[in-house]
Amino acid sequence: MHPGVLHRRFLSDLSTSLFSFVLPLLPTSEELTIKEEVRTLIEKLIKTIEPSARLLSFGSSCNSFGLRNSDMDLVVLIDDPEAGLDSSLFVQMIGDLLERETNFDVKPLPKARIPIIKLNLAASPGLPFGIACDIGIENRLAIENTRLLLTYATIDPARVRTLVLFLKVWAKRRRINSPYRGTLSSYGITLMVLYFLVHVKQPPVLPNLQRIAPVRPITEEEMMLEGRNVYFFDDVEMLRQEWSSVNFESVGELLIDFFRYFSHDFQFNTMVLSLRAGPLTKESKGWTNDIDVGGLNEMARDRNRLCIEDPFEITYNVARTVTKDGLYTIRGEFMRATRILTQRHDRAVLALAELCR
Ligand code: 3AT
Ligand code: MG
Repeated sequence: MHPGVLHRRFLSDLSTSLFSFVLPLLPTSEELTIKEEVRTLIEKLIKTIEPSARLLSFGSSCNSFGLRNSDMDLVVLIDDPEAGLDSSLFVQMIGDLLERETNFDVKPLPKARIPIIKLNLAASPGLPFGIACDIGIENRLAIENTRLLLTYATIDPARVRTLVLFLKVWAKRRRINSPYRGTLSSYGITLMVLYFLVHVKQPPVLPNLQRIAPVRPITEEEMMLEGRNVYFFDDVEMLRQEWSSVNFESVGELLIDFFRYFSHDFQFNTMVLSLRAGPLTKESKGWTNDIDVGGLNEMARDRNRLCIEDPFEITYNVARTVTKDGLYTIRGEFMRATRILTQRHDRAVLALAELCR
C-alpha cells in the first residue's frame, strides 16, 4: 500500500484509539456523586463555624479534565466581609471540627505558606481507592482559572478534552507530573496544551478567550479580582454560535504535532508560554535563570527553567517547580513520544500503549 495511505490510516486509527483510551479513565457517576456528597457534608459543618462560608470545588473535579480517582480540590469562600477570620486560625478550627465530626483522616496545615486542610477518605465500594482532598481558604483566583479551563474545553470538547486527558495520563505514567519532584503540575500541562491550540496551531483550534472583547461594556470592578484582571469571554452559547475553527485536524494529528512542537520548536531557554498573550521572552518578564536573589542557591537558579505564565496571576510562573533535571526529563519524554508516534505506522493502539508504558 502507498505510504501516504498507510499514514492516513494510522492517523485516523490514532484518533479513534485516543477516544477509546480516555473513555474508561473518566470518573464514574458513582464517584462524582460521592464527591458531591462529601462536599455538601463538609460545607454544612463549616457553616456551623462561619454561616456565610461556602465550600466550592475547583481544579479537575469541575474543569472537565478530571480522571478517575483524581484528588478533590476544595476552597472555602467567606462572603461576610465582617467575618474577619484569620486563615491559619480558620484552618485549625475546621481541622478540629472535621476530626471530631467525621471519620476522615484529617491533617490541618495552618502554618503552611498557603494554609490548607488535607483530608483522606478511606476506600469504599464507590471509591475503590479512597480520595485525597485539599481544602484551601479564599483562593478565588483558582475558581476563575478553573472556569477559564472549563470554557476552553466546552468550545471543542472532542478534541480539547481528549488531548488534555490523554496527556495528563501520559505525564503521570511517564512520571513527569510531580511538581514536588521537579516536574509539572496537571495545571501546567493543561496550560501547555491550551497554549498550543490557541497560539501555535495555524489556523488556531481555539480562540484566545482573554482577547475577545465583551459584548457589553464591563466595569473595572467586574474585571478585577485581588488586583488581577480576570476577564475572559465566557458566553458559551455565543461562542458555540460564533466561533468555528477552520482547523479540521484530527485529535491524533494534533497530538503528534504537540509532541513535535515541544521536542523541536519551542525555545525553552528563552521563551515563556503565555496563554493570555502568546509567546513572550523570559527577558521581557524578568524570568531569567541567573537573577541575583541573594545567596543564589540551586533552588533559585532552577526557578525559571520552564516558564508558563498563569493566565491571571501573570507575575507567577506556574512551572516554577521544574528543575534543570526535571526539564531534561520532560524534554526527553517529548522526544520519545514524537519518535514513537512518527516511526510506527502499524497499529495506533500499540503505539499508545508503548507511549504510556
Ligand atoms: P489533577 O486531576 O488533580 O491531576 P487538576 O486539574 O486538579 O489535576 P492540579 O491538582 O494541578 O490540577 O491543580 C488544581 C487547581 O489548582 C488548578 C488551578 O486552579 C490551581 N493550581 C494548581 N497549581 C497551580 C499553580 N501552580 N498556580 C496557580 N494555580 C494553580
Ligand atoms: Mg486536582
